[in-house]
Amino acid sequence: MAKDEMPKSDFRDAILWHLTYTLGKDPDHAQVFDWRLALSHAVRDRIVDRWMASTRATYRADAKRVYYLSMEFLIGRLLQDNIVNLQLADQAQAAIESFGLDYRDLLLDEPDAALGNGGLGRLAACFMESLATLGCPAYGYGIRYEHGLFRQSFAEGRQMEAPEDWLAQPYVWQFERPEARFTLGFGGRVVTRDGKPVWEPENFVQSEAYDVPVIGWQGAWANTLRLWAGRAVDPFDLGRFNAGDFTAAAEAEALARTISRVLYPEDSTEAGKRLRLTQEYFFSAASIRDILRRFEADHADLRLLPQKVAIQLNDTHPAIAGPELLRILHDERGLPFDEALAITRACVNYTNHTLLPEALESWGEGLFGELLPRHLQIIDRIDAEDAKAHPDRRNAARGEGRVRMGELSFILSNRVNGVSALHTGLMKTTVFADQHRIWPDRIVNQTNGVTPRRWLHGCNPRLSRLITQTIGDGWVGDLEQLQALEPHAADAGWLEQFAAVKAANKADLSDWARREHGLTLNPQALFDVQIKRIHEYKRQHLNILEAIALWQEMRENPSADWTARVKIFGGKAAPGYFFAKDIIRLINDVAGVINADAATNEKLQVVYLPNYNVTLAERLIPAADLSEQISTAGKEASGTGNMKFALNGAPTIGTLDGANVEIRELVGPENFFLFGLTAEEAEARRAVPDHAARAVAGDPRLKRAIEAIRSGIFSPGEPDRYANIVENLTGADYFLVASDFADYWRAQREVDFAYADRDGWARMAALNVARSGWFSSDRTIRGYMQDIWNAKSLLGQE
Ligand code: AZC
Repeated sequence: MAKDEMPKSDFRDAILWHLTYTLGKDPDHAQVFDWRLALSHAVRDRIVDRWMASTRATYRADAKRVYYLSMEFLIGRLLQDNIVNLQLADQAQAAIESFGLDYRDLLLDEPDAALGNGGLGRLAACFMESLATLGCPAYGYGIRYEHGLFRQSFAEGRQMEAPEDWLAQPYVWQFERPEARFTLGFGGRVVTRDGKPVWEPENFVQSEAYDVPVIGWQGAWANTLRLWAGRAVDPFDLGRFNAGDFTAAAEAEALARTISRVLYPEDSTEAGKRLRLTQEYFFSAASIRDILRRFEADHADLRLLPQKVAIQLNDTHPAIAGPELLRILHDERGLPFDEALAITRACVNYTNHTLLPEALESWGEGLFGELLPRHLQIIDRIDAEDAKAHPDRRNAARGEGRVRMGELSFILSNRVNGVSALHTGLMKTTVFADQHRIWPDRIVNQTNGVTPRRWLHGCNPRLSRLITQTIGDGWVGDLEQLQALEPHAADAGWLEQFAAVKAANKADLSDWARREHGLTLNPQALFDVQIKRIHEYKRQHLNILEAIALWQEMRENPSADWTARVKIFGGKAAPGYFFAKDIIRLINDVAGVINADAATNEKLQVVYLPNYNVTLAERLIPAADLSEQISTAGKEASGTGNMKFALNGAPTIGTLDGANVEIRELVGPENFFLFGLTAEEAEARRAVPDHAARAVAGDPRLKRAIEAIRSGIFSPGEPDRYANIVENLTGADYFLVASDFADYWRAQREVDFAYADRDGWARMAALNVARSGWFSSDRTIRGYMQDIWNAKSLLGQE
């Protein structure tokens, strides 16, 4: 094969061609890494034609485009996803095996792109995939962090954080776009010229674009994820260099790059203020310029903007995009303020992902005004206009010395949405009650969803095969077809096959855990899994307390007929969130003691797998028997892990929180293990004096479990190690762990009982699969297209 004979049709030849001419490697000496890159290039080639066709179709139709602005896109690995969506899996596997290589090894060689913290970032990634699947012309805009979410390891049970470096290797999925650069200003002052305000920024950086194509199911459509990197306007000061100051010569570049250096590792608390606000403005402003550039290339009349542009703010992190658009329309394009405001409002929409007060962003007006002086004036003017129109309005964007990003997002949006029915309801009665009274049509619900391509078809090939054999393959693009499985859940022969899939997935996980971590998991046991960020409201400590209490009862009564369990944990804590880090250490300490107890360890194991990420989720979810969704009611906006577990045949033990409520309604209350206070009851309980102390006093099991922690049996020689946790559990206990413990215990024993009936359990698990089709992110995106964006699919027009 010669260089000018680039093979198009034969996949095997295409891989060899790229290995030779793109990577310059002799096949005789190529490593797994080289083959993986060659395969990725061959796959990428097949994306590019469709990508361009989609872009051309969008221009031809002059279609409305959706712009999804998000600080986080937790995309994970892309090679397998792309192969699956292009339906190349068989070809790719055959080609790779023909070279004598292991196909799975190759897929697993790709680093995880961890450009997100958790649910919000993963949702953005699922949405990008569904937008492409549905043929909705869309761009994702985010930041190309050089270091994604930190790598987690444990040292004596404690979380250690190391920088992640997904870009240490060439990243095949990105295309650098040096032509799409914008110069962005920060700081400075606002002067008046010809009676008009003019912002004179003091510092400048450039945004540089990297495009990642996102291909939909069956390759029918592809959109772009555009990630911005910070660059200096003058990257290199030759004068300083020649004067011998080599470090200073590159200082501007180092500073500019800092902006896109690291993902903010928090997902709930305030920190890193100035850099964080800089990041927010940086990517929002670059995106707005890009959106306007694309619009103005074909349209002269800015009043048409809302017909052609829908902007979605993924939480408040990009909220400054609103005032930035308004500023450009008014200050730079010269539209009257009220018209610029109306246009902005008609384009922008906002998704709220949390009601936790500490996670609702606000900025001190000092810092804000220093960095963005003109935007502060614009925000005041919007507040003033709203105050005129609605004199009884209470919650302005600026108040109490702060710029409140939730309020700002709300008042600049056409639609504001919550992410589950319960959460949307609570938005109306709590944080946005005042706004909702004034703009009653603005808040709408769009319950989250997950992409079935990655979260069932891709990650669970055995179950995918069984489903396709049973009902055909239409379900991958139309998940509600899973309903057709329902009659099979009554067929003993089919259920046996279904149970065999789960057993095989569990065996795979056990093999991997042995190889990777030296763990021996009992594959006969119930795999009870809680994987998510570590947070008090998610209550991993409730789960570990139950493990302690269970262990104590097993020791007391070793000959009873206990259902064997492996409790599996995974998740990272924000580096500055010390209580969460204590919970991690406690779980590891408890695991050490319980797993070493020969009297019980056939029946109970506790395992904390380090460095939870998308890839680990793809491994764990297909092997799970039980899904732990145990947040304090009213605190988890939706959850999306809960949907993935149900879809893969793991029934939920959970509270009436977030989308658990909808999961329970759809799978049926008899196939869901409910416990705990409702959101309303939780509010009321907090008002009861000493609610935690009373709960502990009234529940000998809970008391004994807490006592065990206090006594130091899990922290020999250091009984105070968990003093904070113990004090919290018996004192303030805002998240009502003690109050919910007894009912959680009861529900867990129901699980034990149900699991002992293996046929009954298989049926329950199968019904979870059959009835979870509604949780496809395709359904969610259709909802956004219709109720929020007024955007149309262009499928068939490419
Ligand atoms: C999460 C919510 O906590 C989770 O309930 C929801 O499913 C997810 O968003 C997607 O909507 N929120 C975050 O990850 N982070 C923040 C800042 O809210």
